[in-house]
Amino acid sequence: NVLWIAAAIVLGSCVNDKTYTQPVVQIIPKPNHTQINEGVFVFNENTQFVISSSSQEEIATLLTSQFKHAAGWDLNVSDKSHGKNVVELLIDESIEKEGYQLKIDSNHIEIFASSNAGFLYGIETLRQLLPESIESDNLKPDIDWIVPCLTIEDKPRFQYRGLMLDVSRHFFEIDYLKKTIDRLAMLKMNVLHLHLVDDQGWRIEIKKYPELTNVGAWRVDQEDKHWDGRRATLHGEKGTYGGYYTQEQLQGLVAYAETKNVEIIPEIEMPAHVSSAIASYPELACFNQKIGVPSGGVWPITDIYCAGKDDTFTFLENVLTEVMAIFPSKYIHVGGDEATKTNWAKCSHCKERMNAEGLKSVEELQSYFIKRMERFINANGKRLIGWDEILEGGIAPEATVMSWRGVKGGVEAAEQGHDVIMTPGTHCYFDHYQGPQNEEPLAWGGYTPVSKVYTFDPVVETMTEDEAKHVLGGQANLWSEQIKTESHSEYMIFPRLLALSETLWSPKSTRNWEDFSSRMETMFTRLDYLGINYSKSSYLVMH
Ligand code: TNX
Repeated sequence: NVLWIAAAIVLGSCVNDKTYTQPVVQIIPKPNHTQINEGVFVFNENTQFVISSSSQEEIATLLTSQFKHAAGWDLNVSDKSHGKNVVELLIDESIEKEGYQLKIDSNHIEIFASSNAGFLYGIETLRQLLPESIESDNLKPDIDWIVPCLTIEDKPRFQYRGLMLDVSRHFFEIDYLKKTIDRLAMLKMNVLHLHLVDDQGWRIEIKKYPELTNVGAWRVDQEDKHWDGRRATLHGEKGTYGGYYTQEQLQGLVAYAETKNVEIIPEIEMPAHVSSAIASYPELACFNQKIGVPSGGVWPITDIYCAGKDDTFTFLENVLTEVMAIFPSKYIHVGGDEATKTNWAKCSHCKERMNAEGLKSVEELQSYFIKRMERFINANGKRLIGWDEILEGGIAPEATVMSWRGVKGGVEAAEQGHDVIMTPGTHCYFDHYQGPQNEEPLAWGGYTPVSKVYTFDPVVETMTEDEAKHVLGGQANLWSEQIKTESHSEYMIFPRLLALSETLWSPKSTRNWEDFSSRMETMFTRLDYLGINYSKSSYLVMH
């Protein structure tokens, strides 16, 4: 017996003395500075997470819950350290917001940050240092849960790192939005822009105007008998396709996003892309047109809000009051794109408005519209974002421009001292094809493979230093005319979002396609575990 016990002790120490090969560091987005040292830290069932404030508990749990699934361990999270074999979250006020430092030696892991965002990103980096099977929902018994000894210092290049989902053209469930938030956080991205209103559907409950979701959230299909080839003729009745979010659901989503350092920016389109609102309340249009909610990508649509009637503005102010109560973001996006103004030129209310305000063109009338909404938004302590059309006829004084028709609008806005978010169609439109058209699902058009996304730079070379400071960052836009399912949505987002995240986070000097594409390949294994349907066409541009 004594012999047997002695043998067991020897065996045990052999396990502890096991030599491990150092894992390769493959993180996306690439950290600013990585210094790799000799040795590894070995996680085991006694590894402890040590937090310095209770608000860090949720962040630590992101990783301990993965260990629960993949290793079957219940790792302890506590505010008292047992010394060795710990992952410690430590406040360091000198580190900038969203930045972090990660120090790994064979006994400890330390994450330093000044905010929960920094701790979250430190944990996300640690997650990517672990074997890919840490993402597994099932037990992986034969894995060495090790990470290399190293020091990482990291912070974002841009403060705004976004993704826009168009939930109007097709509706996506709240759970999918939550999953998307997790994926944004994994890539250290921090904005989810929700395109909640478009011609094809109004997707947010507004208590004062119930018809917006009784009628405006539902549309007839193009095959339907209520479809005349241009317009849905069904008016004031519920169509067959649609959906919307209740205010309660959206509040829950906002709270969820906050734990992942993701800001949700709501977009309430105006004055165009609003057939869904006019179908619900025809008096919002110049001629009280009775229309139905259209389906598909019918274009152009001339039914837009009347800029002459004061009631239009009262309606929009009431809508925004409810929207602002749900979303704590300092931004409200008011759209402003692609307004066909033929009705404005014919409408007596609009003509009266133009005379009264001394406006010489319908472009100036749109500028009046947006400026008036900006005054309301600013008076409520928020800031306005609009697509680059808001430059036409004179930009609203405090507006932030989202540049989509290339970077031109963004450059112009920065010259005028306005903040800019770059989302040029050439690099950031994820509704474009990403591989050979005959092998890819039907897309809106365009060709934007992952390799092209990787060349995106929100700062344009011709900009002065001051102008460049106005570039807050960039964003991918996923318009969903052709995207009916979650799995198709994932397919369009991945792997392109991996490339975008690096262009927005990592210093430009570290950019290297060969290096990135090899890290991306490793990341595919992680995406497989996460059940993400990413496009394999990227292999074609990689090799
Ligand atoms: C233009 S980009 C639009 C969207 C369409 C998209 C299709 C922008 C501000 N407006 O309404 O969905 O093209 O790529």
